[in-house]
Order: sequence, then structure tokens, then C-alpha cells
Amino acid sequence: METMISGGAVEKSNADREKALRADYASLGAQLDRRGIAIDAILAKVEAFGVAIPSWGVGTGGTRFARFPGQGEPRDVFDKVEDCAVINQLTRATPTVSLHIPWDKADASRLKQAAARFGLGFDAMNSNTFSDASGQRQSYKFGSLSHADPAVRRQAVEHNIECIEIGKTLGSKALTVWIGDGSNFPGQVNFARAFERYLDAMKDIYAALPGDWRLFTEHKMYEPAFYSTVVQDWGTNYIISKELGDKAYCLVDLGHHAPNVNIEMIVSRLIQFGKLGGFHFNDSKYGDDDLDAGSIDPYRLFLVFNELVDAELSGAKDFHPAHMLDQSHNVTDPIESLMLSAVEVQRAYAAALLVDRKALEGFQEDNDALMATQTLKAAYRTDVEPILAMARLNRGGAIDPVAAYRASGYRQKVAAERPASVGGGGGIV
Ligand code: LRH
Ligand code: MN
Ligand code: MN
Repeated sequence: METMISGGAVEKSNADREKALRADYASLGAQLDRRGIAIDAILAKVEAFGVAIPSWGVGTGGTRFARFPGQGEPRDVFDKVEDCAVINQLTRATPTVSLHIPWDKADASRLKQAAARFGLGFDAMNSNTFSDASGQRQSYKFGSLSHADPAVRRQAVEHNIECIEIGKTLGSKALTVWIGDGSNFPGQVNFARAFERYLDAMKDIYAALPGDWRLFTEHKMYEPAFYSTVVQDWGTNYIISKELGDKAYCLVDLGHHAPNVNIEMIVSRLIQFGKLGGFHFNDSKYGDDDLDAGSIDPYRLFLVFNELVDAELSGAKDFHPAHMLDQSHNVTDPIESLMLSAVEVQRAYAAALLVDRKALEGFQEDNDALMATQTLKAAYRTDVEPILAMARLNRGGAIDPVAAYRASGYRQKVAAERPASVGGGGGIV
């Protein structure tokens, strides 16, 4: 398997840290043993856990106001794959990439080969009918799959079918559809008619889905539409998945809800009714901020994973959610941010595995609110870092991914090879 950073550099970085890690792991193992938890069983689960990197995350994002390019930004999807390979080499937690079309349009067989060099696969394909690609016949200014004009809807459907075709060559097994359709003014669109047109168009996309694929629809409360959005919340999303059929599931992007919404409860509902398709993990304070996972509210991320682990252990039906990141980086090196986000997601998973579920159930039955919540806190407060670091070490990754990355000089190397990209005006999403 090829790597972007030399194996020797990673070994050197680990050599300085391995002794301390083994001591910390043994100490945590003893602590967990007293709580009746076998640390090696948790380690095995963490080692098997993966989260996909969004191809659009490895470049510097921007805001509506400006974009400040970083050094050595990827020039095309092949550079993006190389950056994703670095992230997986050091974290061993990100074995797949999620592509966005047409941003990542390229010869699909070549792309598959480029990823295979590093052992990378492809998670869900993402379509884009929220911006106009150069040369396209119809504009999405007033919507796409819900547009009043059938010619626009047809173009949007065909684009989604094209994404499926590309994904088939790449070995992807899912399509994620997020649309920006909505309105900026009361009265601008008829809610019911727009939703009906959307459902009709989605049925055409669903009909083109291979038998072993899943269709994820992603809801978002607002933005770019500021008065109403066609797929605005999980209720609408659930209706969509029911209308479309068994291969249709809901995708939850953590940043796409109203402030204070109880996202973990939405997750529970979707699990209960077999419609949770996957996640776009990120964090936010105000809106769809696309900040690094766990950077603002790590307890919420833990509570989401508490639901996921509960479902995993109880063998919930139709439960195999896709884990993906979706973030945008303005002030950090995207590779560093994505590595840390992947680790944060893993951390939430590992901590959720430590919840004493039998005790929790007992406290719930007894209406002992205080002890129930303390049971969650006891798991959350446990520092699982030695488990995460050991999982990386065992699988050839870096005990300290950011330290190894910085020591490797990768960013400086690609900065010399990749010309600086253009800054200036507003970014997207
Ligand atoms: C929309 C969104 C969606 C897009 C991505 C670029 O805000 O979360 O997932 O595909 O951002
Ligand atoms: Mn998203
Ligand atoms: Mn978003």
C-alpha cells in the first residue's frame, strides 16, 4: 500500500510516545476492569470504526464574505484523494471519501485507481443542484428538484442519475441528495405544490437506484433559502423516506437544525422507525457553521453516539448508518481539522460504549433521574484517549496525528508543488 508520508516518519513520531501510551492504556484498562469493562473489547470496536472524509473538506472553505486560501490547496480531485490518504494514514479512522459532483468530476476508473493506491474506498456520492455548473442549460436560481419548470426538474433528476452512474464505477453504494430549494418571501412558492414536485422528481431518482444502493435525503432548516425550505426538517425528511420506499433513508447533518433542537432524540426516532441513513458530523454554535466535530458541544456528540450504541447493542432493525464528516475550514489546516474531527467522532463512540446500560435502565425504571444522568456522565468523563491512540498505533497510524503531520512537512511539500489558489469573494455553503 502506498502512503503519502513515509512509514519511517510515523514510526519515529510514535517511538517518542509509545512507552507513555502503554502505561496510560494499562492504567485505563485497570480502571475499566474495576467497572466490569474489558478494555480490549472496546479497543477492537474502535479499531473497526470508520468515518468518511468529505472531498470538499480538504480545501479551505470560506464565508459569504471572503475566502482566504491556504497553502498547497488541492488543485483537483486527485490532490484531494492524496490529502485524504494522509488523514487516513495517520488516524486509521477514515477509510473512505465522499465525493461531490460536479466538483469532483473526473474519469471514474482513474479516480478509483488513484484511491485504491492508498487503500481508500468511496462512501456516499453527493449531487449538486444548489449551484449552476458552467455550461448547464437550465439555471437552479429558483430551485431544482422542486422547480416549477419541468425542464429544470428533468435536468436535476438527470444530474442525480449521472452521480449514481459515476458512483457505480467507484464502488459507492449510496447517493445523498441535499437541495437548496425554497423561498425568500412569503407567497413566493406554494408549499404543497413545491413538495409534490420534489417528491415526483425524487421518485425518478429512486427508480434509477441499483438494488444494493441506498438513497439519503438530507434536511436543512434554512440557507440558502431564508423564508422556507422544501426539505426543512426531519419530519419532512421522514415523510420523504416513507414515500420513496425501503432504500430511502434520512441523513442527519448536525448543523442543520434550529438552535436548541434535541438532535439525539431525532436520531432515536429515526432509528426506532428504521429510517436513519447516516450523518454529516460537524459542530456549530449559531447555524450551519460546519465547525470541527466536537469543537463546540462534545457532550451533544456523545449523546448522539449514546443513541447509536444503544441501537447497535440492541440489534435495531435496518441500522447501519453511514458516518461522514461535513465541515469547512477557514482558520485551520483542513488536514489537521479533519484528523481531529475523525478522532472526536471516534471518541464519542468509545465513550458511549462505556455506558453501563443495565444500570441506566434500572435508574430509568426507578425514576432516579439523578443517577440515570450520572451514569451517562461517568462514561462521558472517562478519558478514552489511550484507547484511541492504541487503535491508531495497532493499525499503523500515529499516536499523535497532528504532531506526526507537522513533523512530516507534508503541507510545505505540497505548497511547493501546488500553485496558490485564488482568494477573494464569498465561498459556498
Ligand atoms: C449543505 C451541506 C450539504 C452539501 C454540503 C456541501 O449545507 O451540508 O451536505 O452537500 O453542505
Ligand atoms: Mn451536509
Ligand atoms: Mn450544511
